[in-house]
Amino acid sequence: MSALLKEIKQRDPHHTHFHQAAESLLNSVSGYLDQHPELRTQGLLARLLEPERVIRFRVPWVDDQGEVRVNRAYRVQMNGALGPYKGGLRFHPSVNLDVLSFLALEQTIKNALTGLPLGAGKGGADFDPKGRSDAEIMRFCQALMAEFHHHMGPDIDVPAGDMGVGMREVGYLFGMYRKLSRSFGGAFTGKSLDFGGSVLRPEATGYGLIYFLQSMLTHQNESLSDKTVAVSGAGNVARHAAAKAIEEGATVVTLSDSRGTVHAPEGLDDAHLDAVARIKADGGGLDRLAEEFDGIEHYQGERPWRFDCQVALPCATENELEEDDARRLVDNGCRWLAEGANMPCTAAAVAVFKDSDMLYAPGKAANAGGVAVSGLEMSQNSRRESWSAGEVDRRLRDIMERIHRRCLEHGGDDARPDYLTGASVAGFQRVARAMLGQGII
Ligand code: NDP
Ligand code: 2IT
Repeated sequence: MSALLKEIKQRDPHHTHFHQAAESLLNSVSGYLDQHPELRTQGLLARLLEPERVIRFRVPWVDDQGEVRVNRAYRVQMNGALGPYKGGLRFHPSVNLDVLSFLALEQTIKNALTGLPLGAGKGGADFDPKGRSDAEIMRFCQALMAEFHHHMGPDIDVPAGDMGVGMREVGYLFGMYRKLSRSFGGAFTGKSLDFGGSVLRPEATGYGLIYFLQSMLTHQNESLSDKTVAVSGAGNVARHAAAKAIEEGATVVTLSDSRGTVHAPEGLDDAHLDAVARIKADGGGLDRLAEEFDGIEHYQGERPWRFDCQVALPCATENELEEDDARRLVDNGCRWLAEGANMPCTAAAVAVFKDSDMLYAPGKAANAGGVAVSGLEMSQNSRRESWSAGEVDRRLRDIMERIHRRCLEHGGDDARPDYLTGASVAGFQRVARAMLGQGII
């Protein structure tokens, strides 16, 4: 283990998610560092792995019964070398500094890979939106913004959505930001089209994932149209990835949520996806999908990885695919895996893929379409323009294809590229150069 990793583990022994992301990054770039020893100077790696700033604050709010509730919120402003801090806000009971730090580190490499002028950050609160009324969600967002508006702005820090934060929440957050800052800047992305949002931002992560997957398949003279695809999750990323895969002719056989998995051997269609959106917005579980439609089975407490597929797209949450799941996928003939979620595969699962014929694409490359379209939303806002769906989609496709090419540059362009090394080196290289050029700060 490198001395730096040892130091990081000793300093924050409970930050196991951050250790996992840091170890993966350091291992992936070690060969490149051997060829570029100048990147080991000026404390570059130690600075890269330490947030520029962390803000932690309380969020007191009043629930519908008149009770005062107190949540804990954070913003990890990780790296500003390439632009304003940029990354989502997550509302989930599991949110803590460890989870947000790993997400902010992944965001640093991902945002660099997009080629856009984006620094990196991540934030959120241990607030559980499940079962909360619309009025409670609004009051919580406003209470969070009462503190956080001091720390953000179009040239400082530009948040967006993540788990538990979609267009509705971004609207409430942005509204309060606008009121308190008295300015209508592009200080959030993922806004409604009614007040400065970009068309296709909700779809961008899922669509971008499929565009990246198509680049992987094309590289091997394969096509998505005859593939069976297992998707996990039932949220923003999962549903749009499934929709685009179906549009491209693939058979999508699973979705999942925190309670279980639905399996549709003949494939899901748009009507199923519309029903999933409705059920999840209602606070329901996927068991309701199986009740509403024939040909769909619900498996309580199960993950999608036991079902036959050639392509796996984990789009739910971190570490949702473990070593046993990885072995089962490989044994069942799965050959491509692209991460829609951030770090959904454990380190042991990734090691299984490495030893197999599977092509594995990490989230920092494969799910970069969301933040890329956020970057396009920032451009549209600062130019006071709004681009058509065709224009945004074309740019998204171009960005995902460019990210794929950059992965091949550094991960090998033979029949079996190492996408993890390719993505890590390409992103690291860009942010490292910017940091070195700006001196020791
Ligand atoms: P959503 O909140 O829209 O959906 C999350 C989904 O994951 C829900 O279906 C949820 O189920 C499920 N889930 C949560 N925890 C678990 C668990 N322990 N086991 C199984 N399923 C679980 O979030 P997003 O779709 O926006 O985000 C999904 C992932 O994609 C996250 O890792 C996020 O960081 C990443 N991502 C998101 C981007 C975006 O633009 N939104 C961009 C890039 C990455 P339930 O409904 O039961 O809670
Ligand atoms: O993980 C991610 O890339 C996101 N949640 C999107 C961040 C953004 O700023 O659009």
